[in-house]
Amino acid sequence: MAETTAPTAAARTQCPYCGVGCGLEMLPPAVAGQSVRRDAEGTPMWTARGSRTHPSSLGQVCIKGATVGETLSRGRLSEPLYRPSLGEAFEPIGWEAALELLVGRIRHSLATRGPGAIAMYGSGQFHTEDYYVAQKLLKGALGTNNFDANSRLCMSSAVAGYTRSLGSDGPPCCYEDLDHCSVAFLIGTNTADCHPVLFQRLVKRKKRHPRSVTIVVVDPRATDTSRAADLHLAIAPGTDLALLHGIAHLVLREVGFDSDFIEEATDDFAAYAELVAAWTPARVAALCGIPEEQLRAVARLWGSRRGILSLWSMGVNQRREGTAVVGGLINLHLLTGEIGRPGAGPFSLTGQPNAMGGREAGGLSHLLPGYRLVTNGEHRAEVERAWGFAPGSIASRPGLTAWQQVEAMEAGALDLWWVAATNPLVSLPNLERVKAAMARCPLVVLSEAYAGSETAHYAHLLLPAAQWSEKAGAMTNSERRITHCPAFRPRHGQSRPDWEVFADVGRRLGFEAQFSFTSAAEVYAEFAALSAGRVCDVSGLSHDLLEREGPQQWPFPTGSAPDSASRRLYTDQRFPTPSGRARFVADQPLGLAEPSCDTYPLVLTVGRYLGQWHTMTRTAKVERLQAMHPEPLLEIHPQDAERYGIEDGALAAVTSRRAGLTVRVQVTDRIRLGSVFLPMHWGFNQEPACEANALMHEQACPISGQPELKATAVCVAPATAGGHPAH
Ligand SMILES: Nc1nc2c(c(=O)[nH]1)N[C@H]1C(S)=C(S)[C@@H](COP(=O)(O)OP(=O)(O)OC[C@H]3O[C@@H](n4cnc5c(=O)[nH]c(N)nc54)[C@H](O)[C@@H]3O)O[C@H]1N2
Ligand SMILES: Nc1nc2c(c(=O)[nH]1)N[C@H]1C(S)=C(S)[C@@H](COP(=O)(O)OP(=O)(O)OC[C@H]3O[C@@H](n4cnc5c(=O)[nH]c(N)nc54)[C@H](O)[C@@H]3O)O[C@H]1N2
Ligand code: SF4
Ligand SMILES: [Mo]
Repeated sequence: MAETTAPTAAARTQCPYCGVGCGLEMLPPAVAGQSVRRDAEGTPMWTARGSRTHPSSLGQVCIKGATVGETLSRGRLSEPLYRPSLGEAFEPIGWEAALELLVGRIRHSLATRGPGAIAMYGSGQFHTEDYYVAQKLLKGALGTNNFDANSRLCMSSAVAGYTRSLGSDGPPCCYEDLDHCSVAFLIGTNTADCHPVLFQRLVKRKKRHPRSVTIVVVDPRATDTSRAADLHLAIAPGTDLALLHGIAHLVLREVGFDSDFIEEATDDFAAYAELVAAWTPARVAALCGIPEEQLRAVARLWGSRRGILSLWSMGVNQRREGTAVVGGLINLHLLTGEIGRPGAGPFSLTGQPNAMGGREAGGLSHLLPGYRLVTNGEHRAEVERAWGFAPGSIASRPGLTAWQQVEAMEAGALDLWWVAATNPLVSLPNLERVKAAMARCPLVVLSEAYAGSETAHYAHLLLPAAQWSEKAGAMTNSERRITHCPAFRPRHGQSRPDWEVFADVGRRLGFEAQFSFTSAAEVYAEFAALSAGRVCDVSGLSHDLLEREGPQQWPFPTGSAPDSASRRLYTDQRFPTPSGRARFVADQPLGLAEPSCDTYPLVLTVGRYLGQWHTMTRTAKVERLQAMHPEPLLEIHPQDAERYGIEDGALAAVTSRRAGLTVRVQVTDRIRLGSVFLPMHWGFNQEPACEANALMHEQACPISGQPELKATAVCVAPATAGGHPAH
């Protein structure tokens, strides 16, 4: 996408950070009459501002979106680099040799061990086109379903929960529901810091009409989100499912439920009613560590109000019973008929900018494009036909999930691990085990936009990725709205879009026809056609239409008029299950996989700061953001601090069964007694290093495969002069 003349027009696009998916207008470095803005390295810099015409954000933007222009050219990976072994230095290799090497190793692996020895680990920060071509390459051309994404750590419990209860993935709500709801039930989400523009929309409404909406927050910590709440339930970590059953118990017995809806639109109510009968208010309040009156107050809201919107994210999904908790929440919506109507429904807030597009394109190891399943013979046949591969090409068993890919490397079962647009050596749990596993893998390929990420230290082949702003593509935000993101800056160095590299590898493997794409628009057209007739039908969309008419929500079947999509799913109370009815699910609460004990008496939870994005490859480059959060802090309750001899501002040693680290302490009563908090952002390459995930365990939800990244047992002690105590 080489530019010959200096651009003068603003580019309209979607913010590449969180799943709110705000519209941005990117202004070129030299706008008429102004001097050119440059970053610290002297490169001309684009400026971001909120796009008023974007229906999802109406001109609003948060500090990360507003400063994204400052991140785009600094510290980039410029050319392919290779080293035969981890002990050696990287040398430039050039694209031709890099891809020949990669294709040679794939062929060798296919011939000697079969497709199962190859795996790719991708990202919700891919564009839909990157996702789609990756599925075609791995699941179609290579014949392995070993494609998984960091969404496994993020959204997979929501995917599994929606599918189990409603018959399909797909959040049924839209952002306008924030303007209509009478109760906003925020559970396991720090919306103020992580989905700021949505949160501001809710808070503004509340300020203007304080009585029109009641905000409930369920979170063991006090956050900027809970500060805005009418009611904050600071439950003990991991007790959410008991809480939800406790609410259902009261709604059923004392407050009132929607028996018509249950009768007409749901199945399996009896088993659920029997289960929640045992979750009495006294039992639930004691387990959750909250006053019984708080539980009763929330149940009264659920039972008496119309327009209940629940919003959730990682406090719910990142749990070894994540799918069950999602199910428990959807149960409450079914019990009260609060779904498919304005202001009502179970609304999963997606984390990454295109986690939704990834699901639509089949970007998990059990999925195929169009919310299809690899285990479904008809689905496989449809996709094989569309892709032009012989019947039977797509394997019928789900591939390896993210953590299973690590275990496969550990067991010597992977020849080649291709990581793209994610930084697993910060974001996966049990990092020492991940490092040891990667060190066993003969070829680790990393497609990355920036130089020097933690994962690069354990990779052999680095492929420079053209990133958002340098490649065209589509992204879907949390409310099912798709925005076309144009290439408006020249590509950095020799970098190439991920989809282009995947397609190139496909052609070099001999699949000329299947990977003949010459533009992202062509890739999108093929994907869109394959979605026809599915819940997430976008067959009427194209890059052209999105550019011309602006962002559109799905479903958008062929022939749809722009802006005509139904804003909500399931408005007719019919669900995509075989019976057309939604299902109650009845799961016994299990609690945390690794509860506290005498040796490790505290529960560590790990989450986010407003001004940092994940592993900081981008946000650490923005001075304003760094100034907001100069270093990671361990939040600890004053009584715990006293008990363990820890002082505010001093260094503490935090130790789990797996590892230990040293970090500065913030004594605060925002955190619950018995819990501590660390941010996820600082990896071993950041200053100061704080490898929170070295402490975390990998036990996961058996249905979704999502690890319990929100809780592990730790002990804390004052850090000794020499650093960390032995562990
Ligand atoms: N600023 C910023 N915004 C982001 C991101 C970022 O890196 N930085 N990342 C994006 C991504 S990919 C994601 S997935 C989202 C994540 O968005 P969130 O899920 O809102 O963020 P987290 O901080 O991970 O966790 C949310 C809350 O879960 C709480 N929690 C912990 N344990 C429990 C529990 O047992 N029960 C309940 N009910 N709550 C619990 C934590 O105290 C925390 O306040 O943010 C997106 N937005
Ligand atoms: N304990 C704990 N662990 C967690 C979480 C938690 O709450 N607690 N949250 C989990 C969640 S929800 C998530 S989403 C993950 C996030 O974790 P990661 O996915 O590891 O985080 P990022 O820093 O966003 O990684 C994206 C990488 O892609 C690079 N990149 C950017 N654009 C492109 C591109 O176009 N192409 C390519 N090839 N590369 C690009 C960036 O430089 C960056 O290195 O962390 C998970 N880990
Ligand atoms: S709220 Fe999310 S999408 Fe909107 S500007 Fe901020 S980071 Fe970007
Ligand atoms: Mo995420």
